[in-house]
Amino acid sequence: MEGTVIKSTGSWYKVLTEEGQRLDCRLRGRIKLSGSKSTNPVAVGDRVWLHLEEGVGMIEDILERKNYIIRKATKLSRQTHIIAANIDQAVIIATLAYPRTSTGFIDRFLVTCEAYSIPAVIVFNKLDLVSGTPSSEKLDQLTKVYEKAGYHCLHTSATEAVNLDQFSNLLRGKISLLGGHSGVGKSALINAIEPGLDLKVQAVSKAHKKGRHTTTFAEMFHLSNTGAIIDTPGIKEFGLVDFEAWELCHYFPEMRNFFNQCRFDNCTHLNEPGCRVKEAVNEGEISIMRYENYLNMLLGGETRKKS
Ligand SMILES: Nc1nc2c(ncn2[C@@H]2O[C@H](COP(=O)(O)OP(=O)(O)O)[C@@H](O)[C@H]2O)c(=O)[nH]1
Ligand SMILES: [Mg+2]
Ligand SMILES: [Zn+2]
Repeated sequence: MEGTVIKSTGSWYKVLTEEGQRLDCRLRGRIKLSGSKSTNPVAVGDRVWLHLEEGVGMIEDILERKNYIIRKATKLSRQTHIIAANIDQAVIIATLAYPRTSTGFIDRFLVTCEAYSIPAVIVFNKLDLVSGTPSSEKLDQLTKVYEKAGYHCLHTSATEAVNLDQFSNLLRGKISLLGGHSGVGKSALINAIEPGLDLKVQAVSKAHKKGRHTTTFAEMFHLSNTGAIIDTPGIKEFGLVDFEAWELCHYFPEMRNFFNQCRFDNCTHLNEPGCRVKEAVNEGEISIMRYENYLNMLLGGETRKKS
């Protein structure tokens, strides 16, 4: 049988078969992924081959992944943990209300998506708490910056039912990875478009605690609009993989028009002479905010020489 892994708890996997059955499964023997430093061989979203053995599904094989997204198993570890596989798009839920999402967080998320060639969309939630406040202008500014960089942005309120049709349309027919800090309203948004799921919505203070102290597992939920979402409760950051400093600019779409015109091929756009990217920042063609977040990532130890 063929199926999709919809939940993984380490040693057990929940698999939705092509026939629509939900089976508890185990891994047959040891399935090794060649060259993998990953702590988990099978992740949510994986397509697998399985057969039944006394009522238990045995996963025989993993079909080739279209893509996947990982984080470091622990902060210092070289091992990685695959968060999800075969993702059509990543949707970052952010908010300028509480708990306010920093652009640094948004940009790290977007860079990770670019590095894995996963299209990303930004949803700014809790619009009801932002409208009519000074944050409203900030929201418009950010939206302009991200749309100019090529990212679709949506403004929603889960509690006041603002733009929920657009949110639902965004997810239609696709497998979407949902990201964002605890408390921004991921569960509330999904419940608002799919009340049958009844995901747990938590007081923001509680959601914060949960994010800090417990490890939960990614899980895939199917929507009646033929989409599916992968919720990632408790996963705070989608870690960057190792890449070389000169590569980072490839993951900022608005820099792609410029970095080929720098004087040096390996320009990191920090303070090299003849840097076309810096020129574009000075001319206002690239947002200063995005450039500063680029520098933070460049200098913050996020990139490491591969050699
Ligand atoms: N005012 C307002 N509160 C919201 C909105 N969306 C979610 N919340 C509240 O934010 C808190 C966290 O929501 P939850 O869905 O659990 O966040 P998650 O951790 O991202 O899944 C709950 O108290 C929700 O009621 C919104 O659009 N407006
Ligand atoms: Mg949640
Ligand atoms: Zn440059």
